[in-house]
Amino acid sequence: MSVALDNLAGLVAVGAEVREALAAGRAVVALESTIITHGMPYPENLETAQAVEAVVRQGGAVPATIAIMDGVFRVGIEAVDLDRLANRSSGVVKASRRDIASVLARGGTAGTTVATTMIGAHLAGIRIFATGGVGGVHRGAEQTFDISADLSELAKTPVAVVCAGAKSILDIPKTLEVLETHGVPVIGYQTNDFPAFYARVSGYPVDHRVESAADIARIIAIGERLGMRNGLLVANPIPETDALDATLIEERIAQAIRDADAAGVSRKDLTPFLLQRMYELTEGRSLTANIALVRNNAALGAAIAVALAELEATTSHRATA
Ligand code: PSU
Ligand code: MN
Repeated sequence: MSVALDNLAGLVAVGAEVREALAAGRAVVALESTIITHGMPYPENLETAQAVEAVVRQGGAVPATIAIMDGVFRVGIEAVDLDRLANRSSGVVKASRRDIASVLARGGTAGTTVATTMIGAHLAGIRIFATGGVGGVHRGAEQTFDISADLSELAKTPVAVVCAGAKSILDIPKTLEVLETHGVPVIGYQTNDFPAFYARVSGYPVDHRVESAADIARIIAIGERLGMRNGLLVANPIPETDALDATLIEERIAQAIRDADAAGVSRKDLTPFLLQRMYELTEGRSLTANIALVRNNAALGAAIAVALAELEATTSHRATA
């Protein structure tokens, strides 16, 4: 059960459309905003954010893009907010879990990472969230300890995150190991192989394969009935026609990581740096692929949310814990 928002007046604001949909038991899909502020260049970031909301609507669900705007944690933002985030008007930061209270306290504005978006979604009572890629264990983590807070969030916040796997700027086997340690189910949608973001396969298997959105809805509902409390990672491969050549990608990623090392980029700046560098090194092809897979994930997210709403309309087993 989500926290009563009445206790959070002035701190958390759920948009009217989202609130009404949730109250009526209709399908809602959360969307993140670090992808807008730090994941894509302008204007593609704005176009993608708008397109993704439209895809969710076409799928029969209400989109809830989440961000921190002027000291308010907003679940379901307005078009003007989307513009501000996309233009990165002064002082727009990237907020992961540890940043939330500080950014709210100073009245700041931030794109929310997967971890933070999960927290916002859960506060509002949203259980499905679609994004591009999740953060994970960075290559070289045995030296740097750079492991995204997204992974520990998946361990403790009951939101299902639809992604296209993890891109190989990360160490995919270590990322899967950490997810296993934390008890996070990794569900392959129509795939046995954990997808690698720009590529459909990584060479590493998923824990469980499912064929339909309804199957995923059932897994979520059962996890809730058992009071499991953890999140869930749904891995949805990039559409065949949009996938990039794995060898080309591997070379470019190696180059981007060398460039980050040479430039001394680390910590929270690393993922945005690598994404920008991949864009340059692939002459924009990484961005085209990124946009395609986010849309694909939004469509699946909507289908899962709709299936979950239908399931709950016919049964009455929603967790009350
Ligand atoms: N991967 C992408 N695009 C992104 C991100 C990851 O392909 O925009 C963002 C997400 O918001 C993710 C965050 O939650 O980067 C992870 O950052 P870090 O590794 O610093 O935790
Ligand atoms: Mn990190």
